Amino acid sequence: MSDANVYAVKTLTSKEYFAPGHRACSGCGQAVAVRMVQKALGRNVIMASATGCMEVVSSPFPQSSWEIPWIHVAFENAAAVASGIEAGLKAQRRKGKIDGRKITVAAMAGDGGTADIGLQALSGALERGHDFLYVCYDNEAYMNTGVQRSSATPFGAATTTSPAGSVNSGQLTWKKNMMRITAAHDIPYAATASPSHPLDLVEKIKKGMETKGPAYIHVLSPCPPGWGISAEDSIQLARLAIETGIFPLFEIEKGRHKITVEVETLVPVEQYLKKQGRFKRLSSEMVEMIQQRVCKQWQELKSNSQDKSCIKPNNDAETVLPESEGEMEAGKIFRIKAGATA
Ligand SMILES: Cc1ncc(C[n+]2csc(CCOP(=O)(O)OP(=O)(O)O)c2C)c(N)n1
Ligand code: SF4
Repeated sequence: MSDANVYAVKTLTSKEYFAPGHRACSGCGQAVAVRMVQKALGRNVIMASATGCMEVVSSPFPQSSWEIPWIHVAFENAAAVASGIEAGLKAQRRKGKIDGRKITVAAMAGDGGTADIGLQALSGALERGHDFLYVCYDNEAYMNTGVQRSSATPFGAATTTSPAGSVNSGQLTWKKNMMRITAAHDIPYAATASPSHPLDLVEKIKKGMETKGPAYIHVLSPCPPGWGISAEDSIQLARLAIETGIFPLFEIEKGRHKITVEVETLVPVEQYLKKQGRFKRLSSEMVEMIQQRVCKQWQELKSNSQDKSCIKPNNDAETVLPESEGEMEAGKIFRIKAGATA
């Protein structure tokens, strides 16, 4: 999978829909992710984009990096505006004012615009079942306004509003789990993604576009100034987030969990944390607390990702038997291939 990911970008169109010349910091993981997402979305999309870094760096009047219909909206209402666009397109189609061609409606916002102030708009749009794709670019703080904490800032990270000092070592709450929150709306598709795994990211965007109804994609977006890392390390940090299990890559499709980038043995979280200035005041006890939580959540994810079909298997179906007793004892799942009556 990782080798394929190295070449994935070559399988994408050479056309840029997020044009160069924007003002993002060098090494901005969010800008890399946005560029890939836009290539996957293509031209036939209308995007509502909340205030945040990507809006600030891409739209200084009279210039724009956006080669698509793109609307800047307030911090709090990207999902509400996307809902309106989707409903409007539906009405125009019904009245015969536009043809039946598929136009993807999308919304994008940072973790602040998603997990904090835009959460009610997002929840409403998911609950109403709008046919749209929402992308959250999670750089784990309010970056464009000067690195203030958000509810998606990880435990122990120093920001200007969760400073590390003699009393505390940074943020004292755990990162809000947006995947659980969005999945609890029973939407057809939700997934995590990362610019370090472009093939996986592009596949998920395409799946989200094809989904009828709401799709939510949560993209890890390393931020060199906010995380206290060098520009050239940002994609490597995104990769380490996946390899440590801090940010697993998975999807929830019609309620079924699937880990899309398997990690056989997790790398210790310390290796990820110690490379970042925002975690430099962490005590060894806090690192241990983070490690334990990551292990617990990884095990939960593994267990959720197992095939737990509640339907009685078809007797005519072919059973794939374990090859050894060891496999049986290891609790490996043996699938029943669907029979001819399916
Ligand atoms: C209602 C409201 N409150 C506060 C602000 C100021 N503001 C603009 S962008 C922003 C932070 C955005 O953070 P995030 O969504 O995480 O995006 P990032 O800049 O990190 O990409 C804030 C606080 C605002 N524009 N509107
Ligand atoms: S502050 Fe961070 S997220 Fe914003 S443009 Fe710079 S690197 Fe990207």
